[in-house]
Amino acid sequence: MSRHLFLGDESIAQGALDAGLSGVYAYPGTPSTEITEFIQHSQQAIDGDVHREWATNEKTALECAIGMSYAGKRAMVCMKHVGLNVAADPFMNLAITGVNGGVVIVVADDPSMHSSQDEQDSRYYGKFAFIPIFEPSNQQEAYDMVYEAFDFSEKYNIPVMIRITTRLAHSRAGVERRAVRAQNEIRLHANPKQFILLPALARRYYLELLDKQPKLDEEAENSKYNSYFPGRDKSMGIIASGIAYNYLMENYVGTECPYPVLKITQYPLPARKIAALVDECDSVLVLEEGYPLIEEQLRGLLNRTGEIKGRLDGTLPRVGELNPNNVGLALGISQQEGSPVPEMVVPRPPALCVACPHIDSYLALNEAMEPYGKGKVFADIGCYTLGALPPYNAIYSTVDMGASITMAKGAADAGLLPVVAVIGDSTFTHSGITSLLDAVYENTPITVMILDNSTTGMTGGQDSHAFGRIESICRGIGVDPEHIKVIKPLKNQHDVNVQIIKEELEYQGVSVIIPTRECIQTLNRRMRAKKKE
Ligand SMILES: Cc1ncc(C[n+]2csc(CCOP(=O)(O)OP(=O)(O)O)c2C)c(N)n1
Ligand code: SF4
Repeated sequence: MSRHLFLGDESIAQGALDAGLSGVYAYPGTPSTEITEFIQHSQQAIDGDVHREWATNEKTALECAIGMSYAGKRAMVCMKHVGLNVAADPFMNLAITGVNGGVVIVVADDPSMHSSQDEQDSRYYGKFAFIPIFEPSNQQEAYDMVYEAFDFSEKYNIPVMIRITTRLAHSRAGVERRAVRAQNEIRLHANPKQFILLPALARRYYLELLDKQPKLDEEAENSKYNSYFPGRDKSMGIIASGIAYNYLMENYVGTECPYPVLKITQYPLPARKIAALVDECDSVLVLEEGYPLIEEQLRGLLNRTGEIKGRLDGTLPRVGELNPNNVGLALGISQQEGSPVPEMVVPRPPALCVACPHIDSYLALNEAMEPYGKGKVFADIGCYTLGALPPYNAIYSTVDMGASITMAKGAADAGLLPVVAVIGDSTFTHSGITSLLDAVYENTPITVMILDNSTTGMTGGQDSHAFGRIESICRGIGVDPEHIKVIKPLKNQHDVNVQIIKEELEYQGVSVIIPTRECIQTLNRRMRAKKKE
């Protein structure tokens, strides 16, 4: 079959398409976005009529995938790690219902928080839900694992998690493709009650899920992805999972690793293989990206051995990404320092683009808020989060998607007035609508600014589900039309905008201000494309 130079994300996308995917459901989030974008542009997907639109959020994405699985077809869901918090409800329950058509849930973790608010490790979610996890160590494995994961999912009637991290998602390597499999036909589950989680049924399905565990354990013990490599120096054995295995190997280019190595890329953990390594070695070094999940299980509650090295004893950093250098140091291999950064290279903090509409919104908001002092503007996640930095210093919170409105409501409930919530258009549809409904229900005095730049700017300009709908959504959920104000965030409108914001701050109920102007980046792209026509 053909060989391609693929990003980790693209390997996953191609693996799924070749495995007979019928639909991908996702909400953008670094470092997972490119999986769905690849499928959206793939001729193979277009010809095969693979469903490939963005979802409103990760929860709706997963629920759509469950529906596609219900109909017997293969579906994949992609998200960044924090997206799984949003999708956690269907995620946990899908493990209980099981699947009909195969379901693969790809979660891209971001250790070191390159573009995220935390570095949570999704393997814990997989373990929590009792589902199998594949954690590729390179792009070829990413392709192969996704390709095989659908069969695995259908064999055991269980969703499969693929866990990747930033470096794998965003680096390239050669990938060998396999034969393209046809999509499943529509076929309902033999048990018409399989997806009904009434307690009497759910109790039965939960036991069935637990019954599957020994079989999943056996699969992991015998998996080609969990391989043992002998080594002559038994003073230390190494367990390396996922991409950490790659970092280990980078320390032994052209030479053999002297220590026995157990590579783990399929979970549940292969207990017998681990026990064999522990028994033959004096100590064990655990290399895993993210939290010390394997290490903690090895140490157990009582930590009797004292011979396990990893993130918990300081051999490796407790937080942040692994890399070939910190892995090398853990192996006792001295590392060369890189040249110091020249003085002329000054760090450049991220900033809003020149002429970004959010700039004019913040300038107007800052002026309107001046009499009320600092600390009363709650914000959300998107390009506009950069309003926290100088020169704007305009916002005081960014916690999770949708939290701006509900945090502002809570603060208003506490008596902190006036308060403002700033939220982007995509974040508003992702999880701001229900937050706004909370405020409408109690007519809480808050001013909500929905920054409508017609796109999901931060993740590269995907369409926003709110396009052309924000006003009607707000009206529909009960915001008084008198207090829905659409403004133009432009320099020449500054005074008018300040005046409107001031008036709404005085109003003792829910008001919504919608600064509307397209993101300068998508506008430029559109103009360039138009010129080419
Ligand atoms: C639960 C979750 N899903 C996805 C993301 C990734 N993400 C951060 S901001 C954002 C959307 C931003 O779009 P919008 O609200 O329209 O603001 P803009 O960037 O356009 O200003 C996304 C998808 C995230 N941080 N959390
Ligand atoms: S990408 Fe768009 S929304 Fe984001 S900072 Fe640039 S102009 Fe503003």
